[in-house]
Amino acid sequence: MFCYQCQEAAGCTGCTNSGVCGKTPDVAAMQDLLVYVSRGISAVTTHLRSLGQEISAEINHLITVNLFTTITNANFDKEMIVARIRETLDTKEQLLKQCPDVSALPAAALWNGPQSKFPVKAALVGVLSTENEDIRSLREMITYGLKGLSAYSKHANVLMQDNAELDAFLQRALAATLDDSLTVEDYVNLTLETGKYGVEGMALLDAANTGAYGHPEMTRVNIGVGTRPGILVSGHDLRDLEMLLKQTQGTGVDVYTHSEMLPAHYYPAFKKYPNFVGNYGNAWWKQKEEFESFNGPILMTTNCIVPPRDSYKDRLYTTGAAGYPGCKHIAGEIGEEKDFSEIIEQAKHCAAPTEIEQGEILGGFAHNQVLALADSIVNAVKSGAIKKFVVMAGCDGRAKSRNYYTDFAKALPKDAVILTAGCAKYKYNKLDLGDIGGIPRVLDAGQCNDSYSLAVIALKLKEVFGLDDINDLPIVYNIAWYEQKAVIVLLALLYLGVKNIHLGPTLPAFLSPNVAKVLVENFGIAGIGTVEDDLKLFFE
Ligand code: SF4
Ligand code: SF3
Repeated sequence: MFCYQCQEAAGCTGCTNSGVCGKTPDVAAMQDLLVYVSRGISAVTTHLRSLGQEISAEINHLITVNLFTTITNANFDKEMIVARIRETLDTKEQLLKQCPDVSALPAAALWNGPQSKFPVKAALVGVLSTENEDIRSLREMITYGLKGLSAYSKHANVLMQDNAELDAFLQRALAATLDDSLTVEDYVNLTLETGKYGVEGMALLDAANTGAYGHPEMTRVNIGVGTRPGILVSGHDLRDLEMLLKQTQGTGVDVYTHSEMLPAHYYPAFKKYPNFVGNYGNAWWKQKEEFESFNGPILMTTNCIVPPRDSYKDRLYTTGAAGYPGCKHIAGEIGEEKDFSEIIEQAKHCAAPTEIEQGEILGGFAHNQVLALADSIVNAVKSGAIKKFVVMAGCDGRAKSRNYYTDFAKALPKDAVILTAGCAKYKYNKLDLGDIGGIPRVLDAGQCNDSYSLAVIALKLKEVFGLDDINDLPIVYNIAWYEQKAVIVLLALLYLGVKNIHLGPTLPAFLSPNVAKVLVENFGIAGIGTVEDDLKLFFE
């Protein structure tokens, strides 16, 4: 196997024996093949669109869920992945029948075979099958961005929001990663175009979430526990949470959020559920201890799954694109009501969660809430009470080097405000960093996709201050990344013209030296240094 799609790639170069994430070589191979057949079917849909044919929403969703399935820590279940390869090949055969001439299509569009041939084929189509390291780097960066975009699209799709233009782009870009006639320059342009659609995808999801559940508002979230048994919901899918909350009413079972589900508490629509108790635990990578002490069932709606201990494996459920072998998967397609009764039944027989902390976390500062506070924020900037905003959005992870972000948050000058989104916030959201004239020094917009809110806020501030360039704002970017959703957020920021983004704790292994050079020279992308040096860099 060879995989270098996340920040924890072994040795900062790539996982070859098995994944640091726990992905085994056979699962990695099937993920490679799933990406390959998704590229293949995308070449066919792109060809059909060029002939004026429409592609159904079902086929668009098939492709986005395929990519979502291959995101780091989403799905470790080989059988589920193999079933998706089969379904994609069968769907593609039907589409090929609609093509008058297939001679111009790439080999991936025409390949088919029985399951017995999957491992052999997978070995030929992985990341290293592109020999030129710069082309490989760009193809993979685009693919990872598209994986993140697919995840965000899927969350909008389950709320019955689609953007056909976005799907057409996603498939055109995915097909382009097969095209040997494209140059480095073509792929650099496609990378930025991916960022453009990243903005659109996050806007689509923002509209879907706020349309369904209202605008996030300033909220104090309980991090202690109640006395009744609970179900812990993790991942990013708000629609799944909504269905679970409805189905648990009157059952005596409470519902808690974990990791990236925390921001659900900020939405008005979820506040009406009396059994929606609070948030339990921290970012994804601490789940082994936290799932153990939670005592009740856990529902993983998306990434990040850590291979579970046997002690709680029978309490771990997956749904949607998530999967883990031996854990029960709750079925349900877009528009269908999922049946969570088995989880609720199990919860009734479990002990209440063991308390691991007490108190509250403050959040809910998505664009609508921040813009409602715009006057006081603008005044604080004008008076000099706030000197700088520091965007520290992104992902958390298990690397010790990520303590940098806790130390950095603590060491920031007291007139700096952190803007955050994603699970990166767990590195500092329980510190008491205080406020500036009533404006909290950590403004949490929500999940990683709510980085969109941070861009909306930046664009609004640019307008208010009458600036021509987003880079003239007193905002610096010190972003932590881990998986592919952070890649689409990064590409979206680049597309919006944001320069000098610092990315850590390490730069992506998938950046070849030449591609890294392009990012450094054109966008000022940089890694992180020591807290001391970086504070000097940002604040002097
Ligand atoms: Fe390694 Fe990350 Fe790939 Fe897992 S997702 S195999 S940790 S590079
Ligand atoms: Fe976290 Fe996995 Fe990326 Fe949505 S839950 S930010 S790492």
